[in-house]
Amino acid sequence: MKKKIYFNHDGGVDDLISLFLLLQMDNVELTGVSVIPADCYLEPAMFASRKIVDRFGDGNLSVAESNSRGKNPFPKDWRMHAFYVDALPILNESGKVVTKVADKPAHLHLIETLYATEEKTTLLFTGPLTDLARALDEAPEIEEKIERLVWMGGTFREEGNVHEPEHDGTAEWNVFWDPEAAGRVWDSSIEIDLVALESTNQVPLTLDVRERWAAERRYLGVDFLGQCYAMVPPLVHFSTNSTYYLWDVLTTAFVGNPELVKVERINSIVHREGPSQGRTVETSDGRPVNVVYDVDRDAFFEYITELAKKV
Ligand code: AGV
Ligand code: CA
Repeated sequence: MKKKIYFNHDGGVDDLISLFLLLQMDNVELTGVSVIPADCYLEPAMFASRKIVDRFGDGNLSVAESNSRGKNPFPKDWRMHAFYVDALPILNESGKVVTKVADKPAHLHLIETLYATEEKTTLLFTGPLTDLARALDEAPEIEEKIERLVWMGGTFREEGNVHEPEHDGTAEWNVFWDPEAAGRVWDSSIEIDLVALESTNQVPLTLDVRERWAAERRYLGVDFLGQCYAMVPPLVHFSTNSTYYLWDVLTTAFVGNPELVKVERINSIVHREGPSQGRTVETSDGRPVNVVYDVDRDAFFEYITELAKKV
């Protein structure tokens, strides 16, 4: 039987590639998609998502818009990426957009979709948790309809990936954008799998990966990967603030194939305010989370490239 997945993302290159890959997975059925304007601008991210469903999906999905706002905005340069993906000729060949915009905002669309699905749903979130936190406030009983949350977020290392004034650098961005939303989800009893920086740091975009995708661009899906990852900076000599990792794609691959990674259960809390806001910390009196801390890098790239060849 196929796993039912509801996907909420924030329109980055790796969020949009994640949507593409989910549509190729035989063991996954996407029940809903929504887009939150965190690491993106909403309009191009919505168009890009709908065009990806048009081109690579099977047609009966709609895409919901979030009206959530965060506390700590993403840098504009990163948010621009959705415009570049949306403009790719591969996504504009047909000259029309068929996939509909859902008639409800994302957090209400999530609630509606959970109830419309008979089995329990796995939530895949590759941006901040604001829409889930709002859905839980609106309808706490949805917890019963949720199998688990798989989230790209957090880190238990000293170093996060936020380099902003008034912050100490210990947080990961998806937590930092809306620390209170993460706190709200920590307060729930939902089972949480965290794909944290521990594992995503092991899958930087590198030149050998780009070269492989270039060499196999005769496959439409592999060409799409190559075109998308041409927009963001690879790791060459050393990591900078803008160096791109396959954060969300690893998270999505974990949903399709959990064998790729190693997981450890720990107790944790989230800092909701102050200079460490968004920091996730291991502490014995915290709530349990399953942390993905290691990945078989080669098997991961093999898995996503093979999925892309199925188009
Ligand atoms: O912190 C990782 C999250 C992922 O969901 N995002 C990007 C991924 O979609 C924020 C982010 C951190 N560093 C970035 C980010 C960078 N250098 N460029 C773009 N986004
Ligand atoms: Ca993201």
